[in-house]
Amino acid sequence: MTAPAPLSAGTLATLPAAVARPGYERSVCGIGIVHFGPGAFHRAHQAVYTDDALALEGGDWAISAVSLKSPGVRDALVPQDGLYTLVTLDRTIGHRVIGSIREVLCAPEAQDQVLNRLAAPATRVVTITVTEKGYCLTAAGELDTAHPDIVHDLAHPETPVSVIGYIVAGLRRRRAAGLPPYTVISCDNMTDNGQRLGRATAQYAAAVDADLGAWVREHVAFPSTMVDSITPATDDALRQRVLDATGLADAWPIQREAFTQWVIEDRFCNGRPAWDKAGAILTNDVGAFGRAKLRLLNGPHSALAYLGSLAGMETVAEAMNTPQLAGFLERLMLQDVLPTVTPPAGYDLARYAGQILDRFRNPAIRHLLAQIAWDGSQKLPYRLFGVIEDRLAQGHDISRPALVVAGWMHFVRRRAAEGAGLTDPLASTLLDRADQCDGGTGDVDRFLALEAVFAPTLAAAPRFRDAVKEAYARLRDGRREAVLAAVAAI
Ligand code: CS2
Repeated sequence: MTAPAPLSAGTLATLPAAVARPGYERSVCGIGIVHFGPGAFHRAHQAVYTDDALALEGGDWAISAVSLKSPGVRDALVPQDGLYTLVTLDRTIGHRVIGSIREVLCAPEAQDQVLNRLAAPATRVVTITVTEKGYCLTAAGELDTAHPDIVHDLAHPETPVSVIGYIVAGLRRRRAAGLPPYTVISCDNMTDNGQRLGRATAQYAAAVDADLGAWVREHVAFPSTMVDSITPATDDALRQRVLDATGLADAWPIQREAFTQWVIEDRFCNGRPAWDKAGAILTNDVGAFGRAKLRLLNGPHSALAYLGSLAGMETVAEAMNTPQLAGFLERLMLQDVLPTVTPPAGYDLARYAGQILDRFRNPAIRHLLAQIAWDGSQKLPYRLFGVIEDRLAQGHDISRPALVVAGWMHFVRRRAAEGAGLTDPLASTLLDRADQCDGGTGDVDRFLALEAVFAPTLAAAPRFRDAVKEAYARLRDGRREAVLAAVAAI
């Protein structure tokens, strides 16, 4: 049997008619966007909005995709001329080849190219998906000047390794050349992501050069965003599905649900693609959308990840098919989280919560709980701790959200006990703590002492400490029966 031809510009024309492809002439679209972190989420989301915007309005808005660490994306996509297949999984399955990425670079091996791209007059927007940990912020949301990458970059600002180091090195060159800055857009799941990034970037820039810091504060726009589309990691089943549907071998296709949403604060300093025409919502009220999504979708997602994994389940849909867990999740969303959320204008939050529950039940998607469980130390503060603080301030019971925090602690402890490791930037600290655990509620004190995770005021709140201890005890050995009984009881 001959090997299937690979997806590339040269084989696009052989795609079956049912597979959508770029609706514009790629070769004439110049690069106007540099994107840091071209993982699955970027390719499922912003790159697709940009693909649509290019088809609708054209313009020099193609993407240069930059990985900060590993060469994997470059190695997969360069031979494919930046093309990849997007599969949307719902009642019907969609296949579409995305063309908006025209350059793929691996920063450690192409530093000059990345910096030149940032400094190019045609570059007008920088977008970022590097996950929470990639921003090098403290638990309080400030630039972490003790972070090894930031320490490195402050000592060597012309040869950075962090995303903030790159952004500022690019801005410094532009300012020196008399060019306008680019807009910098965080597309990660953090509350007020633009404000946080703007503050940290200005702080870093000021530490490099005080005048540069002032210029960044005055001239660079950092719109906040809310991004949403459930994007399970790529697996071999997806590669096979794509081969069957397209007849072409794609080294790194992407899968996601059909639902997608992008809300962007309408604040740009150097133009933008027609993302609004492609379905993005441009508004001045992103904070409300962001908080609603983080608290109602991401928080409950993490709840399923820890409690579901402890109960021996593998996927979100499987956890949602377990009545005790699904019931707990619904109560958590409607009774604990929803009252803390101010609805964005025109939003019916109960309906929104119902749609999220439906999306979690989507049987066409195999979304691994293990994927969502990654980086808990970075995700939980944004997703859940705000809910807990608000509920405490309002004098309400917090036993359900506390059960999620206790579930995370049991999860870490179980991974340590099984020698299974942890995907988390604080993995070694967490596993160390877990090794000192004995199953008693003293374990909770050990975790709550982690200042990089629990802000001191929260960690010190007696009602919070007590609720997490009670929940930790309620989960007993953290095994299936105990977890299902615990979630059913509250
Ligand atoms: C998930 C998110 O992996 C996770 O932590 O909660 O990636 C979630 O699927 C997206 O934010 C949905 O937009």
